[in-house]
Amino acid sequence: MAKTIKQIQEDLKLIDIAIEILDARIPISSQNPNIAKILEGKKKIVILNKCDLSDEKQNDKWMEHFKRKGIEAVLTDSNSGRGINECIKKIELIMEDKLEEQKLKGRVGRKIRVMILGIPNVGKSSFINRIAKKTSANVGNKPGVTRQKQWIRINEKIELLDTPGVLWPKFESQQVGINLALTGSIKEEILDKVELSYNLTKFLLNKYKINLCERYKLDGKYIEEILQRDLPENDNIYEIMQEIGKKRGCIISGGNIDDEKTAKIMLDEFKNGKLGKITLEEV
Ligand SMILES: Nc1nc2c(ncn2[C@@H]2O[C@H](COP(=O)(O)OP(=O)(O)O)[C@@H](O)[C@H]2O)c(=O)[nH]1
Ligand SMILES: [Mg+2]
Repeated sequence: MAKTIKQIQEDLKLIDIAIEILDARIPISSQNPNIAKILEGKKKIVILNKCDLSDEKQNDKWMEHFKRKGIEAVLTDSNSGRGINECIKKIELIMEDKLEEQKLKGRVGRKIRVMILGIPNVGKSSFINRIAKKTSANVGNKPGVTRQKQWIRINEKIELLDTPGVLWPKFESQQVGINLALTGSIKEEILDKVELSYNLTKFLLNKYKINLCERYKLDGKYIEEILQRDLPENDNIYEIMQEIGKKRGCIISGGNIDDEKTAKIMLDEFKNGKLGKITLEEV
């Protein structure tokens, strides 16, 4: 960790703007806890990536939130390329004054240098491929730096460090761990699959009941009945998971439900967006 952070800090000295990529489904949990300290004095843009998988209403709310805090933010989908041009424009806009200043000092032709940062799996590589359009050639090695850096040309004004800074995720609470496992930033094996899918089911029943019922063809009335039972909440939620298992034919000998298999289906389907556009963390 210390070595990585040192490398990132070295790299940061070379750049004008840092791009912090977050997962739009978990804008809090996907933040590195030390990012503010790491980026002290640097200009920054926040990218809410995978916005194709997150709830559109929540996307708007998160954008408002960042705006209120005076933080530049952009929603992107690095698979389709949505938001990428907006991001380029934002970089240019943020740097406009500084470039003008340098021009007055006679330093023309200096490019804006940017670097991508983020925890694993938020889409750093995908974003770089998108913004660099893959075809762009490396700008080449620059003299004067100890470790040779590769810069990717974005356009006539911007170049990007080809290696993103991989930050460690937060482990601040169990909920953060669950969110990171559900979205794939930490291996779900770290947590028990059934427990993880239990948490997902509970969350979906609370915020996205329609998505859950539609995906697994659950009778909404029946689900309500289960939830109203005078039993501990755990039992009710577990019963609904069993219902889902039944619908998906996750049966083991003796007619019992295969909890592991049910959990795996739910977790995979959530990750692949089959349960619809869902945001796990609200503003
Ligand atoms: N749906 C969706 N998937 C994405 C997006 N960006 C990246 N991914 C997927 O997320 C996974 C991790 O992406 P990657 O770029 O390797 O993340 P990195 O670890 O931060 O470099 C891959 O399966 C990507 O295809 C996005 O905007 N939308
Ligand atoms: Mg990568």
